[in-house]
Formats: sequence, C-alpha cells, structure tokens
Amino acid sequence: MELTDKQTQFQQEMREFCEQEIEPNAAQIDRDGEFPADVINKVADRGLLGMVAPKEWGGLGLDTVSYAIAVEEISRACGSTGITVAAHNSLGVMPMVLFANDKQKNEYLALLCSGKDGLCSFGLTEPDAGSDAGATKTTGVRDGDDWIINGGKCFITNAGVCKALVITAKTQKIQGSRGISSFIIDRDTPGFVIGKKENKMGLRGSDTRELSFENVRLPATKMLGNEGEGFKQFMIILDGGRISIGAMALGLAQGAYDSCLKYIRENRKSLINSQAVQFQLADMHVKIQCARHLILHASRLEDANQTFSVESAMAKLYASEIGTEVARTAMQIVGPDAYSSELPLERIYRDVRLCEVGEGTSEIQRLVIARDIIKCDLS
Ligand code: COS
Repeated sequence: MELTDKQTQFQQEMREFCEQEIEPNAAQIDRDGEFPADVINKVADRGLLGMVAPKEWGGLGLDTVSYAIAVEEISRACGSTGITVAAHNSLGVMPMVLFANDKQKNEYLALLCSGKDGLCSFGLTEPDAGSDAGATKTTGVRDGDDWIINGGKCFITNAGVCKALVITAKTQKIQGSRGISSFIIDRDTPGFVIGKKENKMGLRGSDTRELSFENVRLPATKMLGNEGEGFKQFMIILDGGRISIGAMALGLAQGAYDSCLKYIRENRKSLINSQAVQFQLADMHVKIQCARHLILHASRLEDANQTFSVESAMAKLYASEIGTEVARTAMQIVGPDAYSSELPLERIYRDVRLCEVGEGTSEIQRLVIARDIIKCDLS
C-alpha cells in the first residue's frame, strides 16, 4: 500500500531537514559521545518531540505511519539522535498519552512535547529484570497518601537529560507480573539519583544511565493509571516502541546502503559491474524493502486501532537483524575505507547492533511471535 500524499510530503520534508540539520553533525556526535543538545533543540523546534501526542495536548498528533517515517529518516541521518527521539516519544510521552489522567496530562504533556525543560524517560529495565520484565525488584510501599519507592533501574535512555520519567515498581506482593504499578517521577525528587552514564559501543551520543531510588516519596497523584496495571501498560507501550526501534534499524540500514552505493559509484566504478556486488546490492535492497513493509503494516494496524503486538515484534525482529546484516555487507563491499570513520559505515555498524538488544531482544520478539503461532494452532 502506498503512502498518502500527506505522508509522502512529510517524508520529503523529514529527509530534507535531516540531511541539512542532523546528518552533518552525526560523526561529531559519535566522536564526542555527548548528548547532542543543539540538534535536539532543532528537533524540538519542529515539534518532533511531540509526534505521538494529540494536538490538544501540545503534540503534532501524527499517525503511526508518519511517526515511523520520521524515526527512519532521523536514524538514517544519525543513530544517536534517532534513539533519543524514539525513546522520548514512544516510551516517555506515549505512557502519558495513553494512561495519564487529565491533571497529569496538563502538568506534563505540553512541557515534554516542547522539550523545554528536558526529555522523558522510561524506567523499566533492572539488573535482574530485563527480558523478564515482570521480575521488577523496585518496590513501592504505601505510606498514608504517599508511596515510598526503593530500588534501581539500568540502561535508561535519556535519563541524564530528562524532566521526568515513567517507572515501574512492585506495589503488591503478588507473584509474577501482577502487582506492578507505574509512577511519574520528576528529575529533582529527593532520593532519586540519576547515576553514571554508560560507555556504549554505539549510539554514543544518546544519554543512557542507571537510576537509584532511596526512600523516594511520591504523592499518590504520581501513580499512572491504577495500582497493579503497570506491567500491562508497559507491554502496550513496548508494542509501539518496537515499531520505532524497527524504524530506527531501517533508517540505519538505509543509511548504510546509501553510503555504500554512493561510495562505489564515486570511487570504485568497476565494482558496479561486478555481478557479485550487484547480487549483494539486490539482496540488501530487497531486505530493506521487506523491513519497511513490515514496519508500515504494523503501523497501519495501530492507526486502525487493531491489535499489532505480533506484527510490531515481527517488524522489530526483522528490521533489526537485516539492519546489522546490511551494515555488515555494505562494509564488506566498500572494504578498508568502511573501517575508517571518514565514512559513516563503521558508526552505523556499531549503532545498529542496539536494535537487536534494546526494547526487547530478538529472542523476546521470537517468543512473542512463537506464542501467537502456538495459540493459533491450538484454537
Ligand atoms: N499488551 C497487553 N497486555 C499484555 C501484552 C501486550 N502486548 N503482553 C502481555 N500482556 C498481559 C497478558 O495478557 C497477561 O495478562 P493477565 O495477567 O491478565 O493474564 C500479563 O500481561 C502477563 O503476560 P505474560 O504472562 O505473557 O507475561 P510474561 O511474564 O510471560 O512476559 C514477555 C512476556 C516475555 C513477552 C515480556 O516480559 C516482555 O516483553 N519482555 C521483554 C521486555 C523488554 O522488552 N524489555 C526491554 C525494555 S527496554 S525499554
């Protein structure tokens, strides 16, 4: 299915913006390993920190297809900027859109969509609760009208540059994933410590940190939704997040492919006539298009309010794995120059590996898909 005229125009505008304002900074962002505040300010000026929020709450109110297009284009230009924007929108803003009450929306949404006082983070992962997200050890204990939070999180994107986070804590002594609740926590809440920055293989400009909570007192008004709904809320959020990580992997793959093609056209014309290289280019092209179709399919299901958990898992799984493959093949074709930071290929190769690990590993996506297959076979 084709994009609508409006989506096509948005794609062209995003391509132009990313090539002018983001791509020229990508190598430096990677080299410095610093959060790209200037680039994020430009992203904010275009409203792209509020892509998933409705207009009445200060967002752009984009459909999921357009949002996926934006994440693809940003990531094609710069992976660090891509993950920053994707995590903020899908994991930070989206829980507020879906689960916050009007008072919480009034307090946070427009501010977070503007990016003026910082971004938003999603605190789910813990040292012993990564793939097994239900094993959360962070606790929330009721004390009068407040909740006292203790514990810690790790690998939290945007943590050092956030205004607020949405976190999970176990509030009921029930086995497994039930009994988990989610809370909004402000950056400057006493007892909340934003810890050391991770020194990562790729996506070096994105700000990833550990968090600790020491007797953090949160008023009951900071609970998101009802007590015990946290796990399901986060599963719903991850369904959408997987589309955006798929789109990010797709953008990185497209960036690697484009860079490879440009390089051989300009520097190794003889390779264009090599059938071995032609076959590699054809395979890369087909895989990129397949990934795009899976991402658009999952996005369209979400836009049509249909279930899309399995489709988003398939999109993320496939796009992430072909992302790594395409980046690797592009490097093989280009040869030694691809190993130098003069070209974006080695950076893309490092950046794209995150997509097979973050927001649910490839193995978790296979689990989600397999469970659906088994369920269908039994029914
Ligand atoms: N949407 C809505 N509800 C969902 C859901 C979804 N996508 N997935 C699960 N649920 C619900 C189930 O329906 C079930 O509800 P009931 O308790 O009412 O029956 C509940 O959540 C528990 O589901 P399940 O038993 O399937 O949970 P598991 O503990 O077996 O975990 C996986 C399922 C492994 C899929 C889950 O833990 C997961 O996605 N892990 C990866 C987490 C991840 O991506 N971490 C990285 C985050 S970095 S940002």
